Amino acid sequence: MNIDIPEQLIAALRDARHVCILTGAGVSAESGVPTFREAQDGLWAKYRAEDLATPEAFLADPALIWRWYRWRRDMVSDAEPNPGHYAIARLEEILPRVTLVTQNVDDLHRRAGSKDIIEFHGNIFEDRCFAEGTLHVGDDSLDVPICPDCGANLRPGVVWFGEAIPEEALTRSCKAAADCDVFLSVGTSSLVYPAAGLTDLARENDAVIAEINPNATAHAASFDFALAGNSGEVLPELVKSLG
Ligand code: BV8
Repeated sequence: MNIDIPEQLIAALRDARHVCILTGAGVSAESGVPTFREAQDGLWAKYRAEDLATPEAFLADPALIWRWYRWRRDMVSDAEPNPGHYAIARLEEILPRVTLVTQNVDDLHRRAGSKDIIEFHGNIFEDRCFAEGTLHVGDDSLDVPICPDCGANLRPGVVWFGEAIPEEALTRSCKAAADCDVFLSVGTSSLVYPAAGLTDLARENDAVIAEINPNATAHAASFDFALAGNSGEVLPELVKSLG
């Protein structure tokens, strides 16, 4: 599939002092990980992801939520990074400075070799105390693992709807979006905040902003470039174009 990367975008990337990349579920789609928008299948078909990924749902039925996250852990453990993940790791090597902010909790960027990843919505493989937020290694034989320090339930180390973004992740991401020369929004519907607000920060600071998504998002018109394609095809092409 021939993908044209606009010359101006390549030039902007070549001249860039700092590039900020925001990724969403779409960057893992070609690894077989369903996006959030896609209806869940099998057991979970009757649930909307947004309804399960909440502290309220966990309080109501922690065992159910643990079964969901363990199903997703197995799914992403079996998945492999795709050429889109590897291309981003390569950009980190060839460009002077790249800040990678991901909304994905699937650990695939790290497995593809990306170094400095801001996990804006946490990591699905972490276990944290529901009361204190402290990191622990839960006992997977239990329906609901327990905090060894205070006896509260452990919960997956992800950010649920209605919960604040971890302070350091939020501060570093906002700084990067406000400082970058080029901002790439890859595989995200740009509907979930405050992550989607990072693009506005970059725009306000006159960064060149580009979207990579096979389906133009609601914000596509406000981007300098909207590359309509799969990230697993467009990003390797972009790396090639940088020579
Ligand atoms: C908070 C972890 C307050 C859990 C996730 C302002 C306006 C409106 C609403 C709000 C607002 N501010 C806050 C809200 C509420 C809410 C929100 O944004 N709701 C939305 C639904 C309207 N935000 C929150 O609740 C946030 N917290 O505001 O707290 C607060 C503040 C201080 C103190 C206390 C409280 C927290 C949000 C984080 C929730 N957690 N994930 C888990 O994973 O289980 S969000 C989760 O959904 C993902 O992490 C991701 O962020 C989001 C899904 O979005 P995408 O990644 O974009 O994926 P999606 O499926 O939508 O789209 C995929 C895209 O890929 C599509 O466009 C598709 O075309 C494209 N694609 C497909 N294939 C490919 C592809 N692209 C490229 N290549 C391909 N091959």
